[in-house]
Amino acid sequence: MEHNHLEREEKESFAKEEVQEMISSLPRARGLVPFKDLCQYQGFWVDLIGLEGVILAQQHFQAQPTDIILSSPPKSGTTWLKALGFAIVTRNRYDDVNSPLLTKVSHECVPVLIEFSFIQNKSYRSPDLPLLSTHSSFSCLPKSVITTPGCKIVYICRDPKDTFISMWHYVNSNIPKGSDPFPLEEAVELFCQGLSFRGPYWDHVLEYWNASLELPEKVLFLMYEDIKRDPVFHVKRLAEFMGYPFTLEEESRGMVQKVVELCSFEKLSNLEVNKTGKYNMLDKFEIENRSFFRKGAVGDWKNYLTPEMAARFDQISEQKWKASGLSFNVTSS
Ligand code: PAP
Repeated sequence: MEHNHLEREEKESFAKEEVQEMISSLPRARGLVPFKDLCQYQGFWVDLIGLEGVILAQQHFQAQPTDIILSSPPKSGTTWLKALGFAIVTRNRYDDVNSPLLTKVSHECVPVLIEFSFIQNKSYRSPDLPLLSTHSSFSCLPKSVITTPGCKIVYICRDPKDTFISMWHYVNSNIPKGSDPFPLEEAVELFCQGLSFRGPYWDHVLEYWNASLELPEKVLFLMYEDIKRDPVFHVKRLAEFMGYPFTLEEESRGMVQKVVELCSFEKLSNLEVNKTGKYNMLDKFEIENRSFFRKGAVGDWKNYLTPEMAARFDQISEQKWKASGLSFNVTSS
């Protein structure tokens, strides 16, 4: 309590006006976002809703050695990773019939993005949970995340084509009343130019990929498609990395499988709370839980993108990632 109180007092003294002044001087552009413009900040396009928090977090967030930061570009598996992380670290506290994941969307089980907590002057930590979350690019993370020994980062991302399709649907279902939805062609153009939530997407992914190669004990790089293909293997890997490995006895009791099933798209998307509930993501910014669950499939882009559009995405992937060895092994054919 004392700690939370001090943390809040500290946050309240932040020079928010100075941050706003700095934001007003940044380049702006129309992007693939439902509200307002994007601002270019330290190489990435950040939505105006989140930018103040990104900067405040850089200035004031203090990592702890026990912190596990779940990071992702928007629409690439955040909701799933939060569910998996939560289910893994709380598996001895709850079983598969009383888990909070059954009554709350996973964004409520794991504190909202660090950057949003700063905007709201709310705590970015749960008292009894080591998990935090962010959409920040690696280079925009608060310094203490990198310098604090023990503090770990788990990153999830996805084939750019599927992230794009997920984002396009999300943006179009959240545009203000009276505004026109984004035509697909325009949305492709904006995304490929990097003008999307925390874009360029390719740079966001590449930074974490490189960090995971340089600092393998600190950064775990996960691909949505890999977890879909072999969830048991990747959930075990995730648990081990986070410092919560499954024991042989747990494995023989089918505990890994239980976590996989509890967090599956089929299970979570069919829960009443995720069909009808709402979640207060930011003050005055309520979001329907069902907007976090659409199809949960690999390769849905094939139902939307023309071969030319898909080839454009793949060319950018090739150009940006080839030298790094990063590939999703998902082709446009
Ligand atoms: P966010 O950035 O708003 O938090 P995020 O969770 O990263 O969204 O991405 C949403 C995508 O993850 C959706 O993909 P789709 O549009 O292609 O369907 C959503 O369906 C998918 N998703 C959500 N929960 C799960 C899950 N448990 N398993 C697999 N995919 C999931």
